[in-house]
Amino acid sequence: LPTEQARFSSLTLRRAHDSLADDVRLGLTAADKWLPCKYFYDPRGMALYERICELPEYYLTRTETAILKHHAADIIALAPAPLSLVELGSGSSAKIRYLIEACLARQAGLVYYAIDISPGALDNGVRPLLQEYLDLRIVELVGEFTDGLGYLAREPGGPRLVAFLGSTIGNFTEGEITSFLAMLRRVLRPQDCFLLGFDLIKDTGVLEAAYDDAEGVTARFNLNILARLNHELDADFDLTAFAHRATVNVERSRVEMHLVSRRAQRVRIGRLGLDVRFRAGETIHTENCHKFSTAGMETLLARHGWQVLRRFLDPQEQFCLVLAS
Ligand code: AVJ
Repeated sequence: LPTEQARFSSLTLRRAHDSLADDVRLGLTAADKWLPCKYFYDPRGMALYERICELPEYYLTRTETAILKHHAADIIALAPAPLSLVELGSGSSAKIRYLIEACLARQAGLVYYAIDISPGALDNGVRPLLQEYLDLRIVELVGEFTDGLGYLAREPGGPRLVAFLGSTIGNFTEGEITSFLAMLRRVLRPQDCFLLGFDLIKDTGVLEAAYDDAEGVTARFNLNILARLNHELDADFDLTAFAHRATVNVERSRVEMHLVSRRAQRVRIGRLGLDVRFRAGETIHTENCHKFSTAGMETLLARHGWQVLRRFLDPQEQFCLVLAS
């Protein structure tokens, strides 16, 4: 049998060019201060996010995993065979394993492509998959989603199912969703399909709890972005001088995360040669997590040439997976 190493390969299409300094200067000198949420995910932030996924209040990961566990065979049955799997973002092997199992139940071997801007799929969870499924090959494509999908579009090969899970699409603006779906429509071929996981609009109290948990893990996750600026940009943020705030914006169907300055203060960002002043109560907007209706998302998909084959929800209708072609 091929060893695990022989069944794993990694191809670098693009390296994460470090735009942290420019993005921070742009965001913290704006009239309404903000930081891009992608900077949450340094090693400490990734560990905190994994703890968030285990929290009783944070229903998203648990619910999506349950839908996949329950419906993986139904999803794969709607896709052509033999199939390859493509995941946008390396995600957690806990979710993709159900799709892998469903594929391997009806075909002899399987290639799973994990597209992510930061390398390390093997260290971040796919190794157990290789150990468990001896007919599985994993190809890590390091780059932006467009790089990875563009590369695959030029490679020969059978039909592919592209999975974009975890409600990551909820972090996109409407404009970003539009260009993302249009890009996907351009680079996928007629026989390919797309599996999208997104969070549904729900009761405000449930959302508030999910993004402001009793244990304070989400608060630490949010504040960690300031610790990152301290380490990487030689800043002197006092983490006790900022508070975590998660508010539900009903009109815009989203949860907004902010860091609130507890007092008037000035922060030095050494590497930028920049002093940033905060008024008491002024906030840094760190994340938007959009929630959708099934109809709303399906309209967006249809507008970009995607035909919905089927939707899959949990019994409480908290989260949705849509399979489109
Ligand atoms: C990783 C974008 C799905 O929006 O729920 C969790 C990130 N932020 N708690 C989400 C997050 C605060 C998460 N996503």
